[in-house]
Amino acid sequence: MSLRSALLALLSSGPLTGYDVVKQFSTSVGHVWHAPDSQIYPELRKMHAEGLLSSRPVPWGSRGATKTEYSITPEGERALREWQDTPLGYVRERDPAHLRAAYFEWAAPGAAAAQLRAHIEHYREQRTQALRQIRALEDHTNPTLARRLAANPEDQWERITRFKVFAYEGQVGRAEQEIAWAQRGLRLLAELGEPAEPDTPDAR
Ligand code: VNL
Repeated sequence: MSLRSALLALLSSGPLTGYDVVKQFSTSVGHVWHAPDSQIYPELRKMHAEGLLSSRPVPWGSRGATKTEYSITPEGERALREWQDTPLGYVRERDPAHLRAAYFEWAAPGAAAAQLRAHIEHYREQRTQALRQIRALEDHTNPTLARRLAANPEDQWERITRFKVFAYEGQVGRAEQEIAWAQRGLRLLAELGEPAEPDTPDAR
């Protein structure tokens, strides 16, 4: 299961408390495998129960309280390697934006153009985020990567970093492709004489 692989990958950078897993997830592997916090905590507990993670209580605050810190076990590292060794199962196409576009003849006046502009907006943001991650990886300022590098010999730093940059370069390319597609869609709507603005009640 992919959330599990993402969590093993994150914890291969070093031990983290549950809270820090959630925090670092969203600023690292979560950019390529989104998961809500509410899925992360129970998955960590399951992985611990199955021996993929070990845990120890670490002091928290000044009142003798503790929180749980998780570490990847040798079995967890084995699972990470096994995952890399398993062929990916490709899922068949299921794209809500393309499904929607295929039936734009049912859209209210202006709604199709509004949808395409929202699509462009979304992928511009996605592209910006991916470029930001690439910069934070290349200059080693991303905290997860910085810890990972510190735990690995320097002759491995380049490959560890470049694989992550490679993943985000794929996101940049995909975002640009989606933007270009939606722009072609806007031109198509214009060619077909569709209104570019939604037909709001008080716009008459
Ligand atoms: C890591 C750091 C991964 C930053 C990332 O995305 C990232 C990591 C996959 O070291 O695990 O953006």
